[in-house]
Amino acid sequence: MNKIQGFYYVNCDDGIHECKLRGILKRRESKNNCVVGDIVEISDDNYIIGIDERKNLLERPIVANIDYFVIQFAAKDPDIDLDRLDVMLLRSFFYKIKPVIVINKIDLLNESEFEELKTKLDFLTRLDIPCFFISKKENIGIEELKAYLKDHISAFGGPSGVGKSSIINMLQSEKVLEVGETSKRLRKGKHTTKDTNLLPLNGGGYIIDTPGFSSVELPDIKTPFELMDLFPEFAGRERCKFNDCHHLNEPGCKIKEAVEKNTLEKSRYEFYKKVYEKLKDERWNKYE
Ligand SMILES: Nc1nc2c(ncn2[C@@H]2O[C@H](COP(=O)(O)OP(=O)(O)OP(=O)(O)O)[C@@H](O)[C@H]2O)c(=O)[nH]1
Ligand SMILES: [Mg+2]
Ligand SMILES: [Zn+2]
Repeated sequence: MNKIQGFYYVNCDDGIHECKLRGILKRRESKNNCVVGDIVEISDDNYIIGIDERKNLLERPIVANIDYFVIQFAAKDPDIDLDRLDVMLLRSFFYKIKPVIVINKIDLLNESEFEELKTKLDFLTRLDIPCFFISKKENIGIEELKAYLKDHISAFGGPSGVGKSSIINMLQSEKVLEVGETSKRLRKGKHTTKDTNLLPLNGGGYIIDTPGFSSVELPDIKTPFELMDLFPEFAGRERCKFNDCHHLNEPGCKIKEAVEKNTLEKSRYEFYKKVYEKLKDERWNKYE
């Protein structure tokens, strides 16, 4: 199901139906009542009369029932922001959706800059997170990405101007998405995407283009233990001395030991501590 300016476009066996939402569904719970990716039931006169239970619901971009969250950045213009990438990974794990990383515009890097970037992103391999280095401009890496996404439903998300619409245009042939010229000064796309758009992927599956965003929030993590669970690299290690170790300054902490021994990425641990402190100050203290 696709949603454009108050109309809902439902992919049915006999083609796409332009539908409206039945009143009773509209009133149910604010704006999450029917979202892109929903599996819906429609009446003969093209009203959406039912929404199936969702496998998952990602917020910002708001889409349902997806297999992959494609987190896209540009190697340059705008520069990649690793903190933001970490927050998006956290969101992906929080919503239990498999993350896929896409780094576009590698044509803008020289060889040593490219090597440096690959080293910085090495931790993804250890987390079993696929990472595609792409240049839409020079047609590098697109086919590999396409093969990976085939037969799945994937939502693309990332900052404005990283080339989400540009890449999606190469993966589908249904309609041409507007692509923005990034202005050097503002680093903001002029023809920036405003709607969330579900499109068939050439060869099978669906891809969803979404508007770029300028900030990402931490998901609603309620406790330190819930936070730790969102760091897959913390799992399967020797137990810390204390059962309720928060991996901060406790003695006998195996996570800190792992960082010292270089078997756990320091940048990821630093990110963990930063998020911990932030959530503690802004949210957890309030529940006490
Ligand atoms: N050098 C280079 N430029 C690219 C590449 N891919 C896209 N661009 C340019 O990046 C700019 C932004 O592309 P868009 O596809 O509109 O970016 P977007 O992520 O969809 O942006 P929003 O819709 O605002 O979120 C355009 O000027 C593209 O031509 C690439 O591989 N290399
Ligand atoms: Mg776009
Ligand atoms: Zn510990």
